[in-house]
Amino acid sequence: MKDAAPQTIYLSDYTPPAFLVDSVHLTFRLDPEKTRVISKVDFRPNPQAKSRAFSLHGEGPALQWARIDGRDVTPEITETGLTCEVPDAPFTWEAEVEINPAANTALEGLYTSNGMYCTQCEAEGFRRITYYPDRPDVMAPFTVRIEGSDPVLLSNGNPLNSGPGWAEWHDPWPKPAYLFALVAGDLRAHEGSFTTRSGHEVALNVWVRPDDIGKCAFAMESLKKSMQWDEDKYGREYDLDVFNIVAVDDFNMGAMENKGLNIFNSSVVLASPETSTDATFERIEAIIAHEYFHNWTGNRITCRDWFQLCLKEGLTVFRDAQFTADMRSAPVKRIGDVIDLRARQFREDSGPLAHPVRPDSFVEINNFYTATVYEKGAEVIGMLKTLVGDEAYFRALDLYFDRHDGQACTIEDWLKVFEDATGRDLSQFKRWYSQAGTPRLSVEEEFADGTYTLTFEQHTPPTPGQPDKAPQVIPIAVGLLGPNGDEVQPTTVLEMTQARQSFTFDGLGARPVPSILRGFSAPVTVTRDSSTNERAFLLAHDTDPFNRWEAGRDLARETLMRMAQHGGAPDRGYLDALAAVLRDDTLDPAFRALALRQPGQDDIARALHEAGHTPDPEAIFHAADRFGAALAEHLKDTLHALYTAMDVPGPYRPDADDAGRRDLQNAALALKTRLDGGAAARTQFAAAGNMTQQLGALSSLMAQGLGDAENTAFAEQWHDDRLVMDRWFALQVAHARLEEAPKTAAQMTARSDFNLKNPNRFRAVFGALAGNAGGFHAASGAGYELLADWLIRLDPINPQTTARMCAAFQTWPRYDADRQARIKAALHRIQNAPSLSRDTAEMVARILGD
Ligand code: 0A1
Ligand code: ZN
Repeated sequence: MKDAAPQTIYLSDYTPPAFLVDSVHLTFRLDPEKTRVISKVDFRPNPQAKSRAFSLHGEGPALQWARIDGRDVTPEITETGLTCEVPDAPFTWEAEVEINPAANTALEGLYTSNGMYCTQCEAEGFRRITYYPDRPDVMAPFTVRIEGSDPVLLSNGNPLNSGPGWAEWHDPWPKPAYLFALVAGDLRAHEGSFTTRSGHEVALNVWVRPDDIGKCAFAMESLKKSMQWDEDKYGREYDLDVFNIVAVDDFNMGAMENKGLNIFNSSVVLASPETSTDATFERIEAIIAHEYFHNWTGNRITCRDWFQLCLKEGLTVFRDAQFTADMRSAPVKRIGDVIDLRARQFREDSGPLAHPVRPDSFVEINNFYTATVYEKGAEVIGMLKTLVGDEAYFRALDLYFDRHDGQACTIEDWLKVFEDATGRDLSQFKRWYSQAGTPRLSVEEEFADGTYTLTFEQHTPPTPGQPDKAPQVIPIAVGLLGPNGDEVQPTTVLEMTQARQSFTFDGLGARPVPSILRGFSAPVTVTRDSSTNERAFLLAHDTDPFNRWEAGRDLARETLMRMAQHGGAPDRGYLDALAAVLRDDTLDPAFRALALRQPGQDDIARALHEAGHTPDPEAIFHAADRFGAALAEHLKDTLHALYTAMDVPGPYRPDADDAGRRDLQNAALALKTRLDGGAAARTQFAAAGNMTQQLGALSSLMAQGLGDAENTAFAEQWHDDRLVMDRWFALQVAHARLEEAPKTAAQMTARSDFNLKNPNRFRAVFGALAGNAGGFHAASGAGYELLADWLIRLDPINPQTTARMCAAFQTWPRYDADRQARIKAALHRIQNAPSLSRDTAEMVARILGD
């Protein structure tokens, strides 16, 4: 199947489906190696279609027989599906196929994981289950009968009936095939319930393997909070009698929003204080919310085609970010999201994989579940909301739900709703969906006679296939501070639409200090000449918490860039301002922890590259190390007081306040460990009552090359817990220095508990290697070679995860000729592997710029 010549699909080629589906009946006779799927589908010609040719997608199912209106037919089977003569009128299609879930290591379609059956159909996995129009604009109600020996048999919608060895489900809401799901296994439910505001009682279940039943309470609480929030904030109620969540160990992504039956990677459901960090608790809450919110933004209103992926993903990421901001601290959430955006999306946007939020072509859609579609897609929605204001945003959303419920939509539909609700013309704004690349904003200022002028210039560098860019609409939130730190101009949003544009502020008594791009009001990079003093002033006084943090971040980034190129040390102005922030008890500990954290080494490499230099990963590594040492030395007294002050009394609670204190305590510990030979970290490790403290201590030790005994003790304590061991695997590689990193990763793969077929374990080792900038880019090229070796081994087993991990190589154009040659050699080696998957072939070709 995979040998078929890879075909590029274009957005501009979209045509409506020839046939629509009125109803689907599926019967599954489960067997690990020989599952039978019997389908009965009522088709009718689509009046909007140009063609009457009937074809169904299918990749792999062995067709046993097929009938149309009860009469046997012999369809023509191709590599990607089948075609058949059909009546020019409504008809019923019936077919039986055989599939082999146990052999399905790609984890797309129906597969087995630790003895349970489970499905993943987004984006195009349903065609591996049976022949069907596997495209999101074909929506239908599904009735499913499952026959199997497992005690729990689940599918979408409401339970209809069940008996020993069988169960029937009916989902009344028309849905595309990508939202189909089936689960069967020996599972236990953590039960709950939720009454919607119109009084409908919904049964809630988190289904897990029996051993994990004690780790579901937090996911259940998160689900209830999400349901409540979507009613309160967006007026969206749940629409079935049951909502099921299932945890599965082998899963390519985080989780999946199948209608009424969400399937989760067990790493983002299972939680206990002993085994999960605060960050994991927060992530679980966010992902449960994300999948739940898809019920309206994704399921009730879905995508017309896969080019519109950001329609559901950008909006749902934006909604889950609003939820987390409401549940926890809004500024801390925003800062965390921007750190992530820069690390993943800016990185993507500045290299060979850059693509628009709505791509206009693809070979394999699975390669487009990217930071650009998700995270930049959410930023675009945030900008829209900033431009139209809160009230108009929610009015537009109400119109969107009213107008498009039950439909498969496009970005045009989405923008039209905002145009109709506000009277705005969004044609220029739409460029955010079609133009790739991160706009760069440069700033000039002028002050004369009480008038302050800010002049901005925007420029977006060329990206693959897009040499020239037109100006975009950029909402720039600005505030002005007077010399004593008072705000003389509260936040106002400047709407930039031209390539170069000026804005003036009158009636000022003195030259103000500007606070630009408050709250990170647009996904752009700002360049502006400003002194250390001015940034230290903003770090001390800015009333916008995001920009207060940003001022410190800018200083740290520039210091690290300078130190990586020319050596030296952080200057005093920065260190004193940082110390003042850390000592300021009026500030949220979580905020202070963020202020203390250094920019990532990969971010420094990107910044150097964008400034026209060739980054040296080893020099950046050493600069980061010296930077940490200088911070520790300068903050010595502060650290000790801070560490003690952040003790959290009472039983463990994963809420934002307690988590923030532990985070700051761990950040202080990491620096303290540079000074005390590991004494405090060893004490914390020995006394740790939860995973946040245990892992924080171990990680502080390992970062300094200490803690062998603790490391061994940790692995012994947790050897039976696969999720904790994933953390352990990752930690070994993350903390290995330079050339040691590929060696350590290779040792990890030699362990008997390394399992190539489990994406979590593979990612633990190789995600950590790719994330260890100094180690991955170690001069010998061993990092590149090792990753290429293992991607070549993984590709025949799991193309999707292989292709995603290839992205580690996307930064090659930044580096020196020797590294470039080594990375390209690794990529060519992957490219030449026998029967490379379509997924990986596309990724490698795009990275190489072929
Ligand atoms: N729609 C899911 C993510 C997801 C996407 C693709 C998958 O397989 C190719 C699996 C999950 C979400 O946004 O959560
Ligand atoms: Zn999603």
